[in-house]
Amino acid sequence: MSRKVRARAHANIALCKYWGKSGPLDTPATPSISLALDSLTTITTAEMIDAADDAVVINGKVATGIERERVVRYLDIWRTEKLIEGRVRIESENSFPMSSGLASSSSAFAALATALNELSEVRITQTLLTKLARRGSGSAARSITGGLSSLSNGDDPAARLLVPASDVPWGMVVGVVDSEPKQYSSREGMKLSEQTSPYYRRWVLQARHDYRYMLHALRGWDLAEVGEIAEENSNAMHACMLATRPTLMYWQAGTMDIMHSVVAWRNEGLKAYYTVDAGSHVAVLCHIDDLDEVTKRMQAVPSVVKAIANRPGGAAVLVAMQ
Ligand code: 2P0
Repeated sequence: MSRKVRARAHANIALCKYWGKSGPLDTPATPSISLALDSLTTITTAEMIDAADDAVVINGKVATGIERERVVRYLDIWRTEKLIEGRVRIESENSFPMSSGLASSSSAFAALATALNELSEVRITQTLLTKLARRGSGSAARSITGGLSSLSNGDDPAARLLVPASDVPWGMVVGVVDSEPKQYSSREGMKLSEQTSPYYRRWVLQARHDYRYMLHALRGWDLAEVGEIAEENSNAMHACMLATRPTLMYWQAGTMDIMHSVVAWRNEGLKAYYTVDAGSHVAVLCHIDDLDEVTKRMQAVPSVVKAIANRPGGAAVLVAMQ
């Protein structure tokens, strides 16, 4: 009987965003830094099967169309690299909404890569695994290492753990707002921005600048400085997205409600800072001691469907089969 393996990974939200990629290795145009979140997880089971095709089940449903294609293409990379041989059955469960800017691809491809590495006879190092996860989804590289992690730009970069989850005194509350599935995937959106946004080049320069300042601010554990850079970096990325033709307007009214609320909370003395990915939900960075207060306030924002409190999440790991 074939061996079944299971892996778990946490989604991550970037404090310095990655938006722009090029080449066959999906080389990031901007360096990024993220925090893995303990409540947002994907658990993926994988096994080799004796069949003509791969089998892909996501959240209890047999995947079809683009969703299936993306996983099969990723398995093809592992087969081309001679890390696995033959067909695979993949079953993946997410603890949170997919395809709406909640970084679901980060945990999905990190969990998948971790499971495939366990199935493989070769067993690559964690550094190489982050590079292979990046080929599935750029942000997935940072979910392999978890905690506070970075991914630089440049040729074929690996993700690097900056601070393990247990040493990070901050968390994030995610405010989920009503939204439709995204019209463009992140990789399509990045291409469009690069080709048409008048601010793309400026964004790339700004992002590299923000990254250096963020590393400096992290060394001093200065939440206000880190939070301000994160907000400004998110706003700059969205300025580039908004100016893309056709526009990539990921924000909904609820997104704006949360961003304005966070600024108001800060004016009242609560250290909280927003960041928005390629979607409508908002992640709010704060000290772990303030997670309950921020969650309570988030739930009270009228357009918020759900507030999800997160402590820092760890690296992607194998979990025992029951
Ligand atoms: C990030 N995002 O740094 C940024 C912020 C979205 C906005 O990384 O299409 O995960 O899955 O390859 O590489 C999303 O980009 O996108 C992303 P796909 P990827 O988290």
